[in-house]
Amino acid sequence: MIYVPYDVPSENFQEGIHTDDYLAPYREKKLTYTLTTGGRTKESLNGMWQFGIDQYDTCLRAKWFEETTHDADGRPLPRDYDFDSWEMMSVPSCWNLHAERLFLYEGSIVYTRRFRYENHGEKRVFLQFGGAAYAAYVFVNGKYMGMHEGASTPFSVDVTDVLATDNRIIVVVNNERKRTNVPCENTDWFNYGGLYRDVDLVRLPETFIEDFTLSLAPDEAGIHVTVTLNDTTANGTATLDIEELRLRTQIPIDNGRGDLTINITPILWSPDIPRLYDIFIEYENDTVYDRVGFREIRSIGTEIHLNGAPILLKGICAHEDSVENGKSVNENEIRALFQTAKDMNCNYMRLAHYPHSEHAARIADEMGLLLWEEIPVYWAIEFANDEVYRNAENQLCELIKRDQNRASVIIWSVGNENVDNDSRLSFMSRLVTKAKALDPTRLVSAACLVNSEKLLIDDRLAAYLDIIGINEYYGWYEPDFSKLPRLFENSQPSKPVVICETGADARARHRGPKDELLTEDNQLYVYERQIAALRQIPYVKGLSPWIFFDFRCPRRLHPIQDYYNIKGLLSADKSYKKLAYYVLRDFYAEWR
Ligand code: GCB
Repeated sequence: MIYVPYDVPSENFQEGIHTDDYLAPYREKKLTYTLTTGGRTKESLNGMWQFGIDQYDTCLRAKWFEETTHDADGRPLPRDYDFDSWEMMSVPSCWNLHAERLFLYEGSIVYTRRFRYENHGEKRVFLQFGGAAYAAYVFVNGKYMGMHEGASTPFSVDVTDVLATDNRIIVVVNNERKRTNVPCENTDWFNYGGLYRDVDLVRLPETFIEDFTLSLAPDEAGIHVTVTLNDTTANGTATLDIEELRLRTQIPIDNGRGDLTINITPILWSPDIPRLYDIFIEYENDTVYDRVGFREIRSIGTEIHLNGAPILLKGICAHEDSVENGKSVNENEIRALFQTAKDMNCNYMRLAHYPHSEHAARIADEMGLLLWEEIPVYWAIEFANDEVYRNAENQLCELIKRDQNRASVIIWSVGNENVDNDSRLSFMSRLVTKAKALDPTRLVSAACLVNSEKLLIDDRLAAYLDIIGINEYYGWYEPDFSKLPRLFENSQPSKPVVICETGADARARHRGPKDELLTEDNQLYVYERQIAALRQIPYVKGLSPWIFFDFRCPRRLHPIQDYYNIKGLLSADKSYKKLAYYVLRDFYAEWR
């Protein structure tokens, strides 16, 4: 990797130290999510990894990953690191919660571990990363494998040609906030960093199933299956097995791709009956397994239809955050949260503002919750920047590829609260087109702003969306509540509207008169008025107030907030329910 910086180096120039552009050559090689893991057999590389806090990015600048110990003539070279004697940290986890000195750290951390590998006859080997916040530079046995951008989507690394018996992986993870990131520097949530999701090794034959989709075919024609192999010249047949449907059928593969509609009627998946089927797809020596449900979601006029019948989305927004684990939430935490949502009579959740753990949609599939999933095109993205667009689109593709077989996921959201200007319209409408092209079986939405001057729902992006999501804070950021009924009356949308955010701050157990801000009583009052207003409006087909539980937030410096966004219905540890929780629960029990 030779990189010549902009000015001609002089004889004492040292690449990496005397250039600020040391990242440019690394950025030329991007990693993305190429292998749909589904329910494949994986070997975990989770556990204790060594780490070093590399504030000045010296690993990348000085190429520590080469582990050069001697010069060309055999003389020992000084080193500023010693991987094997570094401190340990658990993977997955957010580094911020590992040690106090890391709580607010924003920069690079070098992770490394050794592992032994023995070939069991496989021809291809991949590393799969569930997520690294925000950017990750991956090295295996001294070789640079590429970098991944985006904190919340998975990525794959083909390590077939670099593995040995004893191996070292190095991952430099950087969570600096940058103008050109997606999201950019300013968000309303905590900037966790680290290797905070699973790291796995996957063994494969030479030709393998890279991707597969199963969905209900349009017009009740049965189910539709697609299979994509890594080899675009492969011809043959794949086999689909769904024992519970007594189905074993062949899928012709032509130039690496197969595509079949099968006339069969599965029991449909719904929040009430979350029926899933074990499926196996086999091609030569490769088999993938998954557990999938079949359902249909459509928008018709101002209605949303699930399996042919109109449905109201009774929901709540949630961040991926926990007091103990930050963004690295575990399956038990997700399950407990989803159960609390169901106890609140929810059939739906908005997973804001970035892709949550892969486990979330799997658990929602099992438990019967509909999901809105989102990419972090949040607030003021650099919409006119092409590279930023490619990054956002890549995050969208990775999310869709990861969760395309999850029946629970019904909506892809392409962003949140972005100002309606020309570059944003072009950026986000391209994302909508992309989502629809990749996945015609789901609805596309975005959380739009309302026109607060004209009191209208009139975002130009709405023309591209299947559902118009709106965030409105009447009774809170806009204290004049009387504007909300007027806004609803003034608007004549031809599509379903979902209120994807509304809410108010309330410190748990803090009581007072209903017009005293930050009390539970005031939050309750906002919810009561919001509910009364939306009951009158037939085109509002869904609600997901902001937010399920209080979450860490560096923008909230009032002592009552104490660096938390306290719009939760639950306290941050999720153990305490504020008054508004019960009002929403009772509303959902009878909203028809
Ligand atoms: C919003 C944002 C959300 C914030 C929320 C708030 O409109 O979409 O990310 O956290 O308001 O609490 O201000």
